[in-house]
Amino acid sequence: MNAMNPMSADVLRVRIAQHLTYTMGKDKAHASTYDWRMAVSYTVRDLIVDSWFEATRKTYEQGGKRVYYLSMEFLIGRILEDAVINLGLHEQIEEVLNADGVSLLDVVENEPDAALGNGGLGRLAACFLESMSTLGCPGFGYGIRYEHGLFRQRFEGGRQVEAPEDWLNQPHPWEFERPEASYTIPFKGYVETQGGKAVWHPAETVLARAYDTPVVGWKGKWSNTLRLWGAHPTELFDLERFNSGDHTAAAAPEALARTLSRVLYPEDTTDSGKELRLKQEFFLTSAALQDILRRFLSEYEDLSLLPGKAAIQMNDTHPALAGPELIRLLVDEHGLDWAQAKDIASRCLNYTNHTLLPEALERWSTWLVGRVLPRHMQIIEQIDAEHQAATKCAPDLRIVHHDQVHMGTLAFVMAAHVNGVSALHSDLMKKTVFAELDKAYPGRILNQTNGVTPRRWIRLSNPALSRVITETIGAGWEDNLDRLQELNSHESPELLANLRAAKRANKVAFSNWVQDKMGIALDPDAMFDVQVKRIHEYKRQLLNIYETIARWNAIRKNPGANWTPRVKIFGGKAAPGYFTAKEIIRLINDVAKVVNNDPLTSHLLKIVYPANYNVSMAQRLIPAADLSEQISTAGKEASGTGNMKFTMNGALTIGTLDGANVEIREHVGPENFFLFGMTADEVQARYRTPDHARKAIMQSQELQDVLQMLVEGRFNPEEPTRYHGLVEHTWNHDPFLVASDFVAFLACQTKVDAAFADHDRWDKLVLRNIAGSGYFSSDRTIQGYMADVWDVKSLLDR
Ligand code: 26Q
Repeated sequence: MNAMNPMSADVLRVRIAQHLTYTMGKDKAHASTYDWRMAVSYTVRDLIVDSWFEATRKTYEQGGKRVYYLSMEFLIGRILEDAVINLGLHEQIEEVLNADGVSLLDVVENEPDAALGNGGLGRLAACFLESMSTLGCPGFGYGIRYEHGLFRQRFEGGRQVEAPEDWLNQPHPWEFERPEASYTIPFKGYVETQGGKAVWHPAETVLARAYDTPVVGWKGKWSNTLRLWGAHPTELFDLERFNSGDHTAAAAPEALARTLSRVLYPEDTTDSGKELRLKQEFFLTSAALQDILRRFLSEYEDLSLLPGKAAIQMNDTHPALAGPELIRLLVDEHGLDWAQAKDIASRCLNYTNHTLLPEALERWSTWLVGRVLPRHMQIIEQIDAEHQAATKCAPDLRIVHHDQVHMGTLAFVMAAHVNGVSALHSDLMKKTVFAELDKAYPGRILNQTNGVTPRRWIRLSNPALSRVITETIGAGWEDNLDRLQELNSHESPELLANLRAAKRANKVAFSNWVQDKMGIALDPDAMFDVQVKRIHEYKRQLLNIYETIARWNAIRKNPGANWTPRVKIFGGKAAPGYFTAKEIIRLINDVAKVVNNDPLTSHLLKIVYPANYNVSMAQRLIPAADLSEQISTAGKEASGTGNMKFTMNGALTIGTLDGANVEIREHVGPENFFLFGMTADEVQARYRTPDHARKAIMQSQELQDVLQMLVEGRFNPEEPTRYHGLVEHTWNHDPFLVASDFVAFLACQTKVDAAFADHDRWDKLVLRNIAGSGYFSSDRTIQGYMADVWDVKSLLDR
């Protein structure tokens, strides 16, 4: 199936009915929403398979280079609607289902999210795969088929409670199990030297089995593969034990193996050094590299040609064992000499960095690495010795330092290209954490500013806006997002009214959902002010809730003033072990309970925090947002990608000069962006000011009042001391400068109020933002990687 061969509703009707009958074993009279969802999914999958085969055939024929994207996370979300939209089948399938009294929306929402990621990094990988397919860039995503994705969040008494996620409890119709694509992954044991050659005798082995999901691009012209590895035992039973009658203990190898792909680790900087996590990272890396080498050797013999055929991208340091593992496979298994193997590996590999926070840089103890991967520890030592000899670097710039393996340094040293994810971030990489490495390996660091796929993040999630865009500038913007600029030249009262109407419809839909799920009534004419992202101190949800409390105080002091009504919407999960983040969640919920029940203010200020923010919730919420909160301490957010989704969907940003905010502001025009706060340089200077927090608090009566209310337990009379720790933290530590940016934030929010109250002005701001957002398509990002990092050509004639 492709754009040249459209599917009629009649054909689809027959195929869906066949899957309902013969795959699901149901007749229409007894089919549930689940049965319909499976029947539609299999029907759509069948259509993708044709383009998938064609893409594979073309890739082999051309013999060009392929991209291998190694990532511990792929935050895909729901698959069916995305596939339907990309194949252009939405209307036909809706027609078919409606004829049987079934709603496509219900069917689509029956699908669980594939939540195989924590947040930005995992969602970026998912957008990249879709863009690579849209662009005809031949590639594979390699990841882990976690049985349990990111935990589900609910609130009890305002506190986050985690429950396991179980998307694989039901059959997953999008994957193809490939028992023939299986690799043995070794662990532990010892290394022996035989005639100058290292021989690793692993003590444990696990089988990695491939599960393939096709990823279809826009208009179904191309499909790439997401290959996820599931762990299986190499032997089902310990036969000796089984035969001696100990049947329970005999099953131990099976249990051990399966734990490897059991659960996604929540991003957690406080909880490192977990052996199972290291094993997961090696499991992914080794399986992927064995697969890459097998595919290469099925077509070629001379391994020195590998760098011309394979570009391997490491998504952060999580797959950084790819360097040592590729060297090991080439030397130990394929008989190459060390120098050649290392040269090949370092010409294939590239590394994307996603954080500069020192506490978030991955490090593993040499003791753990040596025990779990004894051969790799030797190889790492050798790479490090050569790195030291070549650069004469200081001890703290070595890969192994203070008995720890620094994965960032390892990835950097072994990569042909290293990139940051926004202009500011890449710049700061060169100036701070990687300054010395940048000097030692000049030119290695480059920038590839993130992007997001407009198919999912506009076309699918915001049909109302999509219609306005198409009616205004014509079809074809979805894979040529720079065309959104044309909206500016169509500025008219009618266009502005249409944009406003689309936004209002989305706000009404979201309000209905909130009413249904939470029993809270929202006013769709109020400003929807949204901060959704993982809960992290550097992202400063605390600044936002402090401002909310200050706003409540101000309204109560003067309820008759001309206030702009607001709904403050929060969403996001905290890592289970991140104490302060969990305190912030509880505070937001406590404040919400009090503020929402204040009859004096409840028509002017509401706070909602729907639990379990995920990709599907983002798809409902972002199109309904008026204001996007991107308020991290400058220099801390590598890029952000939510910020881009909001801009495309006609929300204005209140933000700091951090990550990609800087570029968003440039593209939409500085006058169309609500900027506040210190710059990254000012932040550094501020840290050097003694007592910075105390001094800042003394400058703001509003902030003093907020902190005083928390000290008095105003939002939690049942336990008034609950937030004393948080308040003390703000007064005496304030590591992310909430206090120092507070006054500027408040002043900027006042400007936002005034702008929102002026409908004509706001509508124009919205238009400028949408029109300026084209740069943030992940198609542009992938084209950048193809040209500057991978040296790969598109195989589509566009
Ligand atoms: C590490 C070790 C053990 C367990 C988990 C982890 C772990 C997992 C996920 C560490 C970090 C992450 C995720 C990081 C992340 O999402 N970073 C974000 O990446 C986005 C895409 O580039 C950027 O836009 C964000 O700025 C950045 O915070």
